[in-house]
Amino acid sequence: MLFGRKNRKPISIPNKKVKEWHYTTCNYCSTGCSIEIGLNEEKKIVTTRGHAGADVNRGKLCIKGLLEHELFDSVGRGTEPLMRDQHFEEFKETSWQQALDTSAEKIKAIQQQYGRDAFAIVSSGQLLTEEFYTLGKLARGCIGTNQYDGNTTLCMASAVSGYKRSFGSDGPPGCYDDFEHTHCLMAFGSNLPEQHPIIYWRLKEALEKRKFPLIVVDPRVTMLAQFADIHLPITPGTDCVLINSMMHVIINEELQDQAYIDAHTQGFDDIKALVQEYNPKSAQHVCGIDEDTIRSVARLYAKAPAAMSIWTMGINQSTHGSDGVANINNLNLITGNIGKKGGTSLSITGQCNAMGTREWSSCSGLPGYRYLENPEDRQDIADFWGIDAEFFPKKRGLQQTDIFSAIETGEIKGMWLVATNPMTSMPNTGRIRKILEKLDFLIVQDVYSDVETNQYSHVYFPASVWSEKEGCHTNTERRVNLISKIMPCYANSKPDLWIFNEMAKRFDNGRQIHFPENAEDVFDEMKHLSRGKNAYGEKRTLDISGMSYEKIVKARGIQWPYSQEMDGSLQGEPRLYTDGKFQTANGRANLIPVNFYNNNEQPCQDYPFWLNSGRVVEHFHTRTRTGKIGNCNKFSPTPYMEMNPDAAKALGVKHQSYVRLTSRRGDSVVMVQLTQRVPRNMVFVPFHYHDCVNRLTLGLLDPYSRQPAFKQCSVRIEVLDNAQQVEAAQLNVERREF
Ligand SMILES: Nc1nc2c(c(=O)[nH]1)N[C@H]1C(S)=C(S)[C@@H](COP(=O)(O)OP(=O)(O)OC[C@H]3O[C@@H](n4cnc5c(=O)[nH]c(N)nc54)[C@H](O)[C@@H]3O)O[C@H]1N2
Ligand SMILES: Nc1nc2c(c(=O)[nH]1)N[C@H]1C(S)=C(S)[C@@H](COP(=O)(O)OP(=O)(O)OC[C@H]3O[C@@H](n4cnc5c(=O)[nH]c(N)nc54)[C@H](O)[C@@H]3O)O[C@H]1N2
Ligand code: SF4
Ligand SMILES: [Mo]
Repeated sequence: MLFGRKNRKPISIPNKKVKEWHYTTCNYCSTGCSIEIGLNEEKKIVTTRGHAGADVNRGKLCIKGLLEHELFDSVGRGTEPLMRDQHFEEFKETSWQQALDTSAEKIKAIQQQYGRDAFAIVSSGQLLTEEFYTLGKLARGCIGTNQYDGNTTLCMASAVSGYKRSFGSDGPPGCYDDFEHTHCLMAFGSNLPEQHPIIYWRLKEALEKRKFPLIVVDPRVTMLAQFADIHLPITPGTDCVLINSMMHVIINEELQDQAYIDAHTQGFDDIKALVQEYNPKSAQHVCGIDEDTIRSVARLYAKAPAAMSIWTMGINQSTHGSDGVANINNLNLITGNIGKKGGTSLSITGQCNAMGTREWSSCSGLPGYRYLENPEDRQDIADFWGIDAEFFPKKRGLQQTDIFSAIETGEIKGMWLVATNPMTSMPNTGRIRKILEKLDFLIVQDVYSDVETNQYSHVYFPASVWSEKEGCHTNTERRVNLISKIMPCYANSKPDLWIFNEMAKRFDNGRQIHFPENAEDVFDEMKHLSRGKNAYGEKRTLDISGMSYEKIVKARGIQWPYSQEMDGSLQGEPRLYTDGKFQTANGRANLIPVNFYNNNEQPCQDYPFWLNSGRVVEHFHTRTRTGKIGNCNKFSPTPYMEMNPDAAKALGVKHQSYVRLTSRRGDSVVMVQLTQRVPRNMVFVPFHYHDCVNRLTLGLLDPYSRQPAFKQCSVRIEVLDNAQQVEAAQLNVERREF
């Protein structure tokens, strides 16, 4: 058969016979694309398209959004609540009433015997904001456990922690429009073309109108690095050294914005003293970027009339994650690049509603960026919900990664997992398996009953997905957008909001607190709580009080802050801190000296390769969804790794052969893709596959954010040369075939 254009038929776009289009928002990544779902005459869903009138995506979608309509009836969807006494026993279908009654009784029994905090709840960045707020009410106000967190600890925790340390509050200060105004963009560990394709398209549009330097810091030659003017292939985990060294150059050459520093920051002298130790001459040997390049990049950044930084998991998933974020903020503060057009510190968020959970879930405190540690915040919420403020803990409890350790040590006996799949997504699968086996009681609430973690549950709640329900998401640029209910709930699945409301009825405080049934009524509660001043007497940045579902759809998404006073226009504030006032006691931003400690597992004689992990464009996370959509899955149905051809030659490894990877934690079989994208001493494995890269990862934790360093550990490679060994690999492939 001949390949190539010559013998191809021209592409024809089939007429899907769409009768009506319905507005909604994409449910995968945090870009926040507006989507229209097309229904035919029989009201059957036939297609999706990007909304041309939406500022975020202007009609565009990536492959995941384009095929998203196929997920509603994909294989593995949960149809009925399930129960069993022991893991691995056959599940039996049950009624919602029975499943909820049993779960509530078990939670109460565990709490009575071992204390309120012996039951943990771990959620996600993939629910609707109204659902997050309601789960927070249930967890903090009714069940009353302090061991309540989300998978955002694997994802955005370092950004949250870094923002809070620098600016006194969470919340990305910039927006996509900053691309149109910047004169220099530095991207740290962020591969936009694959992970946020439509944000990348916005960046490319801006670059085509007006050229400015794009600098990419990533140990791999990612797709973004290929399009960059300067690629800095950094030694894994050493971004802080590079940034300190850049600040060394900037300060020693007096290129900083002293007026901005004097007016709006504190701690400059400490930074100035610290960065003296990071002369590019010595720093180059640690971060792997040569002295001259460090100097020229530092000058380029500081001299640009407006410069911006973006970052994603290459920074957050590190033992220096929170410090990395604080240091990017330092760089932008000393160059006067916060709160101005094209000058910002913009964390590119991950999951579709990673922002919604940070804002409203109460995981890290109380709703609306309130703190458990603050007595007024506790009183505020207790009064609004109608309970005693003493019911709340006075300090935040454990984060997801520490919750799992507390199960290991026997302090936590029961858990409820909502929209997250730790069996595949957490580091060191072998350890996670043992931890989940240890639980007396586990509830899994997920759209799919075949999600790996469900092997360990006692009760399974089938949840409805995406446009089977209604509510909001907040995207990377603080834009609140609406998911509309377009489809009926699949089988006997229920919206997460309904499940939380039903559970609340089974707890004493749940009968006291009002739990609205309707998502828009929940949104009204959040609007109310977003008004007014914070603990320092400053106006709340997270103000959504002017919004309504109707206005959100009309505007195709509104950015916060959007207060009642802004009612006239449909435009929220695109940027935060434009007046140089931060959410700290004296209104100044903190400059935080960041020292570098080399504490990662490094390649050595026994394990000579860096193991790096991340994502590819066609898959989303643990493939519960994209693994079942044929046109996504076909691009990479097999666990594989990127390996450098020179390193492969030295070991006798062939392209598309199978190899065994071994770390100090475990092993895994992957297919080899030879590519120059990775250096000779590194392999890269997408984390989408079960029993694959996370069998190997170590996941040392960041001291502030408790986020795992998924991207740094070491492995060795063994050639597999018999059929039996390859068969083991094939088994992994077949798991997801249909
Ligand atoms: N297609 C697709 N898109 C997604 C997702 C998905 O699963 N699939 N997930 C969403 C979510 S939740 C998230 S969090 C984002 C993640 O989005 P990204 O962070 O852009 O994606 P990753 O591939 O995890 O990691 C990005 C890069 O970090 C680099 N890196 C590794 N170590 C270092 C280091 O020490 N320093 C630096 N500077 N870089 C390093 C890696 O080489 C990798 O290229 O994507 C979102 N979008
Ligand atoms: N090695 C390595 N590991 C990583 C990473 C990495 O880069 N490298 N990245 C980390 C990051 S950044 C992230 S965000 C995590 C993601 O880790 P997870 O959150 O565990 O991964 P997902 O596959 O997104 O799991 C979400 C689950 O929610 C379900 N779901 C979707 N929508 C709904 C809904 O509306 N209701 C309910 N109840 N369920 C729903 C999906 O079916 C799915 O099973 O993985 C982390 N793990
Ligand atoms: S870029 Fe993100 S939000 Fe947009 S269509 Fe793709 S997955 Fe959805
Ligand atoms: Mo993430």
